[in-house]
Amino acid sequence: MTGIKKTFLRLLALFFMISGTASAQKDYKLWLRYDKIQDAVIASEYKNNLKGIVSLGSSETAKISLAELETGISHMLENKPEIRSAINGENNLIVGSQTALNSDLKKVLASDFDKINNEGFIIKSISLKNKKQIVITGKNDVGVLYGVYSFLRLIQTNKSIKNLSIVDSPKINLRVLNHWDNLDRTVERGYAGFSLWNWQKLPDFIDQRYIDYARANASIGINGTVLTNVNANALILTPQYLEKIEALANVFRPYGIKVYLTARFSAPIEIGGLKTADPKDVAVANWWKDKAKEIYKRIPDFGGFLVKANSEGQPGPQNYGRDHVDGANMLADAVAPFGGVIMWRAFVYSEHDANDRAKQAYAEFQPYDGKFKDNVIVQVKNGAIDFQPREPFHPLFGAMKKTPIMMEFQITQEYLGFSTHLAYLPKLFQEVLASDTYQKGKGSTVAKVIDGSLTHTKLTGIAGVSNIGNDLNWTGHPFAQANWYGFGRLAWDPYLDSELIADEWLRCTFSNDENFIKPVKEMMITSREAVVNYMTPLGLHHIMDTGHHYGPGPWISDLSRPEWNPTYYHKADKNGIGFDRAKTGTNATAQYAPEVEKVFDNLETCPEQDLLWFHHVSWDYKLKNGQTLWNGMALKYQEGVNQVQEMQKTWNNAGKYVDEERFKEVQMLLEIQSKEAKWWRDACLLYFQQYSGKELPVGVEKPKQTLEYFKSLKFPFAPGN
Ligand code: GCV
Repeated sequence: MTGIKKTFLRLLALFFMISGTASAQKDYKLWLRYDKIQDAVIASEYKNNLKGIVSLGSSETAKISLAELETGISHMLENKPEIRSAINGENNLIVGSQTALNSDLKKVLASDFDKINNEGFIIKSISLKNKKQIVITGKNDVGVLYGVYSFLRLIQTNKSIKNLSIVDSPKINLRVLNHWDNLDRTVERGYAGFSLWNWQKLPDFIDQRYIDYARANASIGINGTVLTNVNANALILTPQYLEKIEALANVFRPYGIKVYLTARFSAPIEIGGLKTADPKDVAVANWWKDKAKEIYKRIPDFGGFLVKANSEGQPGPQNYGRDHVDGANMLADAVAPFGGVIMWRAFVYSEHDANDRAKQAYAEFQPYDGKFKDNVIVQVKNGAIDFQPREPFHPLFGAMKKTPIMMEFQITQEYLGFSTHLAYLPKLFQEVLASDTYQKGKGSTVAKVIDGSLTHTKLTGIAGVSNIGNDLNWTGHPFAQANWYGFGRLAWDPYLDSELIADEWLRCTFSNDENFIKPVKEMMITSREAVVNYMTPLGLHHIMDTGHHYGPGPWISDLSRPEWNPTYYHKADKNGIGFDRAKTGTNATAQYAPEVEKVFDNLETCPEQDLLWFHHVSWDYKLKNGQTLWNGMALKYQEGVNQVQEMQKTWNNAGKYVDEERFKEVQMLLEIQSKEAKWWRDACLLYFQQYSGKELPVGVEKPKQTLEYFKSLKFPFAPGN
């Protein structure tokens, strides 16, 4: 090769590297891209209404608000608004907390302030001395920051800012991400690279990522982060790590984000040198009190502890003949003087309990109702098994009448195809939140339980198991960012419509072009049902391959714990398929309020989407559409595959609205999803066919491989395990 040719190729490679990096940063920016407003009419409305910004605050948080407005507005309008030191002239954006407002503004907004809580905000078009202004305010600077992001979102989504009157507050107090991040930086059930927390370089090296992470969370109202895995390591509570936590807390604080840690129940033994971790032992209780004091000295706004105890091998109070109340209350006493909370998980089931696994958490926790200290909140997964593509809501949501309980959703896609599958989860979250527990009669939705409006509990919370890692695009799949975003938005307001959230996210992340929004939004909305269809239709559940949960494994039956085996859940035999949880079976339905129990218990009224969750039915059972169960099930598997193919078509048509890099990324991922959907369909149908003994109905493609082939597939290095 000649020297000139070599130089040319090098330059070409460099060009691609640079342009590749530049566009890869598009993924990195999440929903905070602040792209130029394309519509000239809309842009001119914004410019006319935003002549200057008057920032009234001086705290770190107020500075972030101002910087965000400057960046956002100048990028979107390609016009830097003037930063004014006083309210001169009109069309100013006045930004500041209640205390910073002048008396005129306070008067104009007085009745609005009555309507918001401490984290709420007001965005209002007002006339001050006959001059038009827009005010963004709140009771404190973090509320103002939330208002700023909300205001910028209006512009990002091309909404009018002419006559604004937005008064909004979060409906849930604790809106937290749960990172299942280990100290070696692996992430349990993480599919987006390694942990963001670089323990080795902390506390001295503050990665820009920490700031960007805080900013992204603040923009959707998330106000807490549990940094470490619930399968906990006691070392995190040693001074060596606490100084690292302190550094992170300092970064997150101005963004309104509190830091929480997971507490390993046996820490007093492992790092404290005690002989026991018995919660009734005075030395143990004192050890935790001292530990709390030590943490709060470093981090005065430390949020508290999240605890997984006596679950899947984690130590807990039962190791000492005590119960969950003893354990939680002992820790609650330790953090109470500092305003901390204990989030105590109810994810418990035991191999020594022959009872239906779906019944065990309720059986254990319901009798504790009303027995926890005020600063304990019980964290319950959305369903009674484990983050399946679809589960009926957890019966504990209808049964804890005197105890604050918080929702635990899983944003990371442990059972939903990892970060390779596009599954828009706010649809799932909304389905659960809108479920009616009938705790206090009709309309007692799960949302009302967790926001405290039904039970009148003061402490309220919602947690999402994070899907974030150090991948350049944060979440592995560009569309998985929507699950992080949507979780935050629903944590703020659990009554929001997931479709509206998808709309917002698409506009902020990709484009405002209606020709793009309409079909791609439809694609997102369908995506969750598609996953249900090609993995676990009609109420099937937990039939994923073992351990890593990647791909189908309905045949697995040799694991040491019965309830880890897929065969435990589907119970397929010659007579039919499904888990009888009705009165005729394990009677799990009795854990729901009578109105709900009746619906689930009866084959006629049980929603077909939950059929095999609650009933064992014959292969010839007639579904509502007239198909036999076998045919209907096979057609559902096929429908899931078809839906993914439709998603591919939709995306292929979206190319002109999206930068090439993200377009290609999603295209490749959808191709994998399409292959894996077929894998799911074929493997499951071949396996269940052994029991049904029936042919595949017309319309279902014939598998190209044998069942033996599917069974032989092994994935020793599947991520997240
Ligand atoms: C963090 C499931 C997951 C585990 C997880 C556990 C939990 O069993 O497979 O990885 O452990 O739930 O939520 O505690």
